[in-house]
Amino acid sequence: MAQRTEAMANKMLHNLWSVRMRASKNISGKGQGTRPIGSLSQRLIEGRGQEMHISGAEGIYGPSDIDKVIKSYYQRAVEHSRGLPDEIVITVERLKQRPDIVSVLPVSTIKSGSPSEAHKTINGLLSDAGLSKKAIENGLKVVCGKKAMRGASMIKAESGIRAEPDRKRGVRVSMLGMDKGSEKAISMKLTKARINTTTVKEALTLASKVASCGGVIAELCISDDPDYTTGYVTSKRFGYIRIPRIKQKGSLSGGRVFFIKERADVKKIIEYLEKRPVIAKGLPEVGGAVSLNEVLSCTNS
Ligand code: WAQ
Ligand code: MG
Repeated sequence: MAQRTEAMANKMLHNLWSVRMRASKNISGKGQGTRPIGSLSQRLIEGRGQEMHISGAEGIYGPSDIDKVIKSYYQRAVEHSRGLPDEIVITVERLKQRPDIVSVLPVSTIKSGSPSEAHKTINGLLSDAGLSKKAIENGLKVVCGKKAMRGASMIKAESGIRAEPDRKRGVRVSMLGMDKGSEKAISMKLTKARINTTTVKEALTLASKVASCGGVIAELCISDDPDYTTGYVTSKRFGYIRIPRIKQKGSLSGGRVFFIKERADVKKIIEYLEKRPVIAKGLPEVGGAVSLNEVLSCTNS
């Protein structure tokens, strides 16, 4: 019996695939109507000139879903509000490791009427999570910067030093998905809260994997899509907190920051986030709007 269960589990594992997509636009090449930026040697070092990140996506899927997912990722890339890409790379890789199971974070919202109000909320939440002023300031610089990265920045909790080895690309969380049963149940809860969208579910899955990583204290995210103005802050302490009006509509800025323990093993964190297959599972609470004080008094009691 145990052998049969083991055999079945192995069979399932051999049928799981990581599908990921990245789309970019060449903004320094010929025919783009803009002059190349930097010297020729500089551009050669960078390999392929200046690339603008357009869109990315990733998930874990069974074989019956793969053709649908590839099509939807392609569609997402060519219809993206950041512009038409010049290149779309879709990778389909079979999992060689059984995924770890982690809990889906509880969801709530702290209303805000403007980016400056949102920044106050971000400051309040991240200080409560134990981050220094410098770390928060540097995190905000990344997510408010003009040039969105493909991945996330990693910032040390006390010194505020950026720890990701490649500052242009950042760390790209991959090998992640949501358990199908949980997704159905969570979708129902999100529908009641009128936020049942792929964007929210994908962000919640990513944030749940990131929060499950031992060396990570908190995450800050602002979408780089010009028309998506709700961002979030997460930590194991208070879960996934959505913050509306986190940026001005039309802005191409955005990004993600993983705030890590000052003396964390950076390589180990990156290995987990990029390579370790993880499935988020469970039925978290999906609450309505709360105030910053309510969140802070809960975490401090
Ligand atoms: N790993 C690391 N960083 C990533 C990843 C990833 N897999 N995907 C995106 N990023 C970074 C990258 O710097 C992007 O520029 C930035 O995050 C924003 O990515 O509940 O849509 O895909 O309503 O534009 C939040 C949803 C949506 C809030 C966030 O991000 C809600 C979103 P986007
Ligand atoms: Mg985006």
